[in-house]
Amino acid sequence: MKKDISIIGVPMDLGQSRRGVDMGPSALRYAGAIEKLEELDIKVHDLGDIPINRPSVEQAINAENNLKNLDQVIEANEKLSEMVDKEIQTGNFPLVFGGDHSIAIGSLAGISKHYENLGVIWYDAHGDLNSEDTSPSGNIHGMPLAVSLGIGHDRLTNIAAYTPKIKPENIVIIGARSLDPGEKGLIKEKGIKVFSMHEIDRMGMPAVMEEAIKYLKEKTDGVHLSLDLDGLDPSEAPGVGTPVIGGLSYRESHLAMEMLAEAECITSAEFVEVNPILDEKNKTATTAVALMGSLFGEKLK
Ligand code: 4U7
Ligand code: MN
Ligand code: MN
Ligand code: MN
Repeated sequence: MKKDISIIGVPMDLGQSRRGVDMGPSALRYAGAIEKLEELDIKVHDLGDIPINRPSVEQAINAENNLKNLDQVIEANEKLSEMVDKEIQTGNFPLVFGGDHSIAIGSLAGISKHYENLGVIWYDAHGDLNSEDTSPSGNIHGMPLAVSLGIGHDRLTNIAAYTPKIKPENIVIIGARSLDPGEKGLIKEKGIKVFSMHEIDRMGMPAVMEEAIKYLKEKTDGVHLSLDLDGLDPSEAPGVGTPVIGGLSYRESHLAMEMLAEAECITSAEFVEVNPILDEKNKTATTAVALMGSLFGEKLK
């Protein structure tokens, strides 16, 4: 029997600089996420949205480090971590709706304590492997994968009071095409597996996913899918804050989700960075919902 899904919305836009991504959870619900999952005979518990506190004017003016809105990002991620943790204890599948990608810090903090060797698929144009020392922007949405590896500001790495959350050898990045110098260095140093657009062009998505699934299945006891909609090409997912040309197509992404469904390896997921203000008629959220359908077995029914 399939697990119940618990949806947690995180209307967070403080991990980056473009307003509107806080409306991501609404856009995903409006695009029919819950109906789509229910069509697949899955019981869905929509737990609503986590409240996000905005910085005061004074806090915003006085902020001078390379970690924008640090207090608020920490506060939200602590809450998210607790909620996700509780849903897993209940036996439900946590499905998190962003919000910007800084919320992966809280998702992974809540999830990973339930696994010895959590695997992570990071479907993204970016590596999200910066720290305050390497980030060109100071935006925390460019840091969650590094933070989860235990790299970065103590207060971020210690969310949920343990660190690290994941091991470098249990990560697969798919769709990368915009990596900062510090991120490239970390990938080399830690031996993180990356299927960049170059590899995807050469091998094709079927071979990439086969290899990614085999790689993770051998050594992990659960796999979290962190899907940043900017992994897709901006022509198909225009509603994102940091678009990068030359991305994955809808067809490739759809196939990737179907292969994950067939492999039955995903144990938690999040869909992030949907910004309806920058979108064309909610196209990006609609695409995300279609991908959720594939991930949760639409083709297999
Ligand atoms: B996302 C960037 F410099 N690397 O750190 C940074 F290019 O969650 C972008 O993947 C980060 O959307 C993008 O600011 C974060 C930049
Ligand atoms: Mn990205
Ligand atoms: Mn990202
Ligand atoms: Mn982005």
